[in-house]
Amino acid sequence: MTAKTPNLNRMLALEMGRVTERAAVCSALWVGRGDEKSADQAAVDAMRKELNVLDIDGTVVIGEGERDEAPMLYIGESVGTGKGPKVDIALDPLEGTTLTAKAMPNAMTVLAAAAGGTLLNAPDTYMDKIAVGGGLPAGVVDLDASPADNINSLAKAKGVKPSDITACILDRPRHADLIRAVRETGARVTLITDGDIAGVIATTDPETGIDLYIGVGGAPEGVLAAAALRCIGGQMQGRLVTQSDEQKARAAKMGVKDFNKKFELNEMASGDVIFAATGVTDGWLLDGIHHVHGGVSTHTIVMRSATGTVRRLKSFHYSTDKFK
Ligand code: VTB
Repeated sequence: MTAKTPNLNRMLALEMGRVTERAAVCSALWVGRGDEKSADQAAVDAMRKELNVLDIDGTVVIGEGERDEAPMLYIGESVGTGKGPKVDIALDPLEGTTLTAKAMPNAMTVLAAAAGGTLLNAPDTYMDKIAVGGGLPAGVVDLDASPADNINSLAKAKGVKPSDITACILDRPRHADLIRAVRETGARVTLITDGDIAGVIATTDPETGIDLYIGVGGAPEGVLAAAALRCIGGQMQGRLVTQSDEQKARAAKMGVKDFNKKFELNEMASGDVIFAATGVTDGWLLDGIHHVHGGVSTHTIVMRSATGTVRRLKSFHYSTDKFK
């Protein structure tokens, strides 16, 4: 934790978990129905409603888009009653709208709260990312090193062969060379269709078998993943990928001065931060929503950087009418 900013109230961590729970229960009604838009809207509505009853003076810094394109939870929108601490809110109400629509694994609702002014205000562009879990020497991988150097260095640090390393990469044509280069080292590649926040966090959990996350995904998702790693441990670097003058202008508007800057984890999430996520479909990190005994169960992870506490909450909701 950096000492410059005040610690966020610990109760806020549990409140954040309640917000992601509600969003997950509401969006889960759309699992497998082929309707990404409705699934996302359900999560957005629920998240906004729950955030607005919290005693915080919140500002959305990573949200559904800019004001003119997102009617709700847009960047700059105030959330909360305005009575509590000033917090930056980063959210992805439904990370994996397609995963939800197709009932595929790893869809989750995601929220981070950080001391005001401490999260990178990332534009809605791409970000080149690399991440590994905790307990490894600092700098074991680097965004500017070749895939082969990164795999070899990581294998050495873990005391295994490169062929024992598994990298998680988004399955996109833009990653064809990267995937080839990783496989040439002997390492395995786990391809995901969406959901790279889960991909980054997976590196922190040996049970997932994922050692490394690498490749280009959404910049907002990058900041949310960084917020999680600040709490749970691990290393991550990110560099914005701007593809047009229009994107550069957006980034500049958000305060980005150097478009080639390699952001370290502590620069993407520099202050006290809370991260919460609830599973919508079963995944590496979380179980999804399950129907049990006339109600639903939720599985939520809540973490705080100030204390390094990681809580997993299995909750049962027997009266889901109130979520409607
Ligand atoms: C990733 C992934 C998201 O977008 O960030 C990806 O985590 C990046 O964009 O779930 P492309 O789809 O253009 O590659 C998602 O897949 C969807 O927001």
